[in-house]
Amino acid sequence: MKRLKIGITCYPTLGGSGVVATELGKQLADRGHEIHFITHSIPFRLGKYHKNIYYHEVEVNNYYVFRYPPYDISLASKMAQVAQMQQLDLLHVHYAVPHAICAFLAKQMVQRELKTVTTLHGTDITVLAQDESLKDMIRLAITRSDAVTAVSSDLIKETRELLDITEPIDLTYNFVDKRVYYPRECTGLRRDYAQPGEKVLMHISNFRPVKRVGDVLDIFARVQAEIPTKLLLVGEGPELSRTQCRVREMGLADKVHFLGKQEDVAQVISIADLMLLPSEKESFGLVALEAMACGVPTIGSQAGGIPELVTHGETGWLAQVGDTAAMAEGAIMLLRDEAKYAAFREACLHRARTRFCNELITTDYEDIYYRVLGLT
Ligand code: GMT
Repeated sequence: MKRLKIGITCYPTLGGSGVVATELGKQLADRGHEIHFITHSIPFRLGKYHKNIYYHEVEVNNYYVFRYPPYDISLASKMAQVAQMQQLDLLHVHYAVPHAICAFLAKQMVQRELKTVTTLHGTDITVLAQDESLKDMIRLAITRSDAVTAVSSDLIKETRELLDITEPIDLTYNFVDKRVYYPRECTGLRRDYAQPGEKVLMHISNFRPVKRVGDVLDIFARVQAEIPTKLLLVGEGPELSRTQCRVREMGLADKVHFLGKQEDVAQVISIADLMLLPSEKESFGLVALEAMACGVPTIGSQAGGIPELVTHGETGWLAQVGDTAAMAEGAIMLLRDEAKYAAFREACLHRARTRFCNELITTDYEDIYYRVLGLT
């Protein structure tokens, strides 16, 4: 098949959407495609030098009359410039706002055919499409994309309902690279946080209210009352200080460790026995997939796309949002039953490798590119 020249735009410094976009770029580059990241800074997961990957920085004009420097216009113009100069076949943008709108603008600017693919990740629809000042713009960007993908069926459903969209939306789940996400040897590291015989629960997030970190503490309090357990909290965000205070108030300070932001997520996850994800809203829940690939079952909520990723009773245990008693019960049941835990762990590894692996999902995206380019 033809090697493609693809421009990728995403939020390069935070979030699962940026992680997935960057990893996809790396996978595509490994397959020989030429990848041009068009972003305001180097994507944080890009790491070392990669053959076939180029980076184009978007510079914003800060002229003194601007109260709000026009990033969107600079981005659209950079997209058009790169598309023209590098003869891109298509632009793949992650997160509708403003990236899909910028891609639409860029398309009008170039003097050659340029296809656009938009991937919806979550709050670009579930939160922003509820804002009347953005809704019509998001609908326009989506309907004018040559292909639209979403990371769960639940997100597709919500997009259709909220924006009244009838055009096809491809379901393309997120993925993890199995060469990076696998159960790592971590006996020494685990000893830094837990005594032999103690279990380890973990939560990783950006500590925003939607993650319900209070529920994480509640689940942990219930579990540790029954089984010797430690809780590791990884990441930073607006709810972090409140969480630290709450841990002290609950008298759990000696049982909870705050690890802050971590680079080697697979290594950190491998310390855990269970991942906690009791989110209010989650179109996919990338961290649950990262945990699954490391053999760690997730205890969480049934919000959004989580049930499509975590199979209740097989690779994790899910309950209604806020039902921390049921989530704790599932955790206790798993931690007490060694045989069941081992079966869940095996099921996690198998599901991550077969349904959410890098090769499979990269091929899904490639097929979409060839389709929009009329190359199938
Ligand atoms: O909107 C956000 O919360 C950030 C966004 C992101 O950029 O990471 O998260 C969304 O996209 C992720 C990657 O597809 C999904 O794993 C998250 O579930 C989704 N967040 C929400 O739906 C709240």
